[in-house]
Amino acid sequence: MILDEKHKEFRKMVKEFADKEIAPRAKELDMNSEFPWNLVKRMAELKLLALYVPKEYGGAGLDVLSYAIAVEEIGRVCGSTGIFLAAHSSLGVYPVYHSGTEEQKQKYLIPMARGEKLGSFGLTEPNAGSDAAATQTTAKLVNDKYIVNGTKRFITSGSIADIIVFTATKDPSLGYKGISAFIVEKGTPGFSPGKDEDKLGLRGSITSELIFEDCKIPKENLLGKEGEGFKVFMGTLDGGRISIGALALGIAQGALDASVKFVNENKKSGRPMKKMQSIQSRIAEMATEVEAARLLIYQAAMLKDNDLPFIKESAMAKYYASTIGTKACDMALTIHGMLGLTNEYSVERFLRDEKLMEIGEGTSEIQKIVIARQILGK
Ligand code: COS
Repeated sequence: MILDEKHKEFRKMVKEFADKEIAPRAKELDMNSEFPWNLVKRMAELKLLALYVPKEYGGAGLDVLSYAIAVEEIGRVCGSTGIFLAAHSSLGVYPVYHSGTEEQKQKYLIPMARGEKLGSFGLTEPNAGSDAAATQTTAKLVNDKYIVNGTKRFITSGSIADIIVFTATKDPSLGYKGISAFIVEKGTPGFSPGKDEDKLGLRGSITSELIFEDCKIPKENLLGKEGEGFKVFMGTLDGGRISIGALALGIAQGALDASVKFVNENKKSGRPMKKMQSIQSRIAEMATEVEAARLLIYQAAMLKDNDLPFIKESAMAKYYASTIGTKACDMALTIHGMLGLTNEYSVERFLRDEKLMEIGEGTSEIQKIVIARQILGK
């Protein structure tokens, strides 16, 4: 993939950071289910936390393509650090940047973009996952305050975030038309984190329940117009899919790199592994699919950067990258044989981390619905 000098330089900078500072910690973060606080601090110093947000709002003033490259490079060595970056930037920062008032941007966007506060996004509920319009959390306006009740589930960075964008309905029977988006700050009375999940992969990231019990949200924390929350988060997810695709791509690249190293260094029955056709075939397949995923992701990013329609392309990018990513990680494990099952090598971690990419931020089935509707109409 041909990139201009600016993006090549940017990739070099992130790659160096990922290799020198993140890679050495990836295994322990996974094994100890440890959140990488010091790496978040470093990402803030390097201005990686809001790459496409203008400098006046605390961002790096770059573009979505740079953001995709950053998530890819970080995901290549550590899925957990990558998912934090993707969730903070796409799900915490983006909706406030896109739909916030000037006051909301000053109060919430700037500290999130600078990394002084961490962002998160509360959409999924125990009974509203893929069918996001089935939101049960309610927000009733009483004397200038919204009284919120309900539970969110599987929220990335939920229990550690300072600023959470979330959705609630004024009446569940209204379907998507009743849903609005809001901002809640950590520590608001009536708002508390529930349990953190113990997950298969991305174990260094946090996935939490969020509980609202008669939580009073000031009226000025409504994000976008009342009743337009569904559109706020659908637009948020459209962009988020580019970063999840980029993360899936990065993990797949990590699995490919590990496999290339392994076959270059090892023999089987006295023969160099790299001379074996069955191995060559797997490496060729992985490399081709990884490159195709990269093209789809960069295309979606460039369309968004140019204010062109990108809904279909971002869903394709996420669907394709996560599908071939899981396949690539599985092949990498096969190439490594029994050693691949041990945590001496990173491929078992890559496979566990990659599986989430097919499920989080819209399952592959949802991506196919989005793609088909863009082609066939609803
Ligand atoms: N951007 C802005 N608005 C959108 C939109 C988009 N990408 N997609 C749909 N809308 C609008 C529609 O135009 C419609 O509004 P109007 O009636 O005013 O035209 C409204 O939203 C409802 O759309 P639709 O009827 O298509 O909604 P559905 O309930 O059929 O849901 C899917 C569509 C399945 C695609 C949606 O529920 C979805 O994406 N679910 C997955 C959620 C998800 O990814 N969850 C994981 C989150 S992890 S953070």
